[in-house]
Amino acid sequence: MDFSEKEAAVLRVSDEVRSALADGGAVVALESTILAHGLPPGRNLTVARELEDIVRAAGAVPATIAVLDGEAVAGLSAAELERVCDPSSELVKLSRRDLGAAIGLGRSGATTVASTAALAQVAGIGVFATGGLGGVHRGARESWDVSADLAVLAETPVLVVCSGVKSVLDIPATLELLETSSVPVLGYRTDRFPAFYLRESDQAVPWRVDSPAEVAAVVAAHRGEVPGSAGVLLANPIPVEAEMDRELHDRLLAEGLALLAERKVRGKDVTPVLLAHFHQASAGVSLDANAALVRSNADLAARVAVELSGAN
Ligand code: PSU
Ligand code: MN
Repeated sequence: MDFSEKEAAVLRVSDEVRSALADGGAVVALESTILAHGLPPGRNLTVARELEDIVRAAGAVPATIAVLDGEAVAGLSAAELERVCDPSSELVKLSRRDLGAAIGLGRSGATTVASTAALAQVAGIGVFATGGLGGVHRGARESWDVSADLAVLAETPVLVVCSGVKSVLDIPATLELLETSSVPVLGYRTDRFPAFYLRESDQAVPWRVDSPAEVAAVVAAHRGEVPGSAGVLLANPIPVEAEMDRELHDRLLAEGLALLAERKVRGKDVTPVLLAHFHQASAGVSLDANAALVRSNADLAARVAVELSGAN
């Protein structure tokens, strides 16, 4: 089986995405866990469509990725996007390790950063926009809860544009692990690593970039001239006007962590439960923040993809 046969067997790439890639055009991968598990029904579909529109407006083709009835798909149709956002579809959360099971058993699921990046690479898509990267959880010394997003980024040469990691995670430990994995971390117009709802954590970023052209230059050099096959992380702070009030944020975080302990939530349910608490307890403020940052990341990713494609 050669590469193209293998690709065809594992992954269906939509005609639009396939032809953009064949022409050397700009394509941006988008994940589906944020839709199925990160945002509430209704709002998720609005955001899903906004993200695709934003990518198109910047001159790139969106490729939202999910697994449907045992088939991995890059470039969901409008109907497939609705299905992913419909809670009655009951999509499970698929990390990279779950892909074989979901495909082999004919199941459907939403893809995380780890599985979306892996599938994007198979499709030949080099740029991917999301909200927050998974990372090292607080208390990981006991729980060993470290997102597979980090391990996948260590060996998948895709650019991931995100707003850092949520402050519910152990941010310094996450950055240490990214360093260990040789994943370059770039701050977009910032010297501080962003903390999702907040523009800054107390951690520095190793490299600052100030334009899509600078990002593209780093990515091109990293892929072309640097040994290894790690991805690149571009950390783009939430837009100023959407940043959450720090006091409200700190209160929700403390409550959320207490809730997790009380309900003994573990593993892959941690992120969705915490996000739901933020969204409910802030009466939608965190939801607006979440939507705003992911829109901003989609726009930036598309601009970088256009630079990389040389189509500007
Ligand atoms: N961060 C968010 N919203 C999300 C996620 C992360 O603010 O929906 C999702 C992403 O899909 C990410 C995944 O890849 O959670 C990480 O989950 P885990 O920690 O179980 O690996
Ligand atoms: Mn985990």
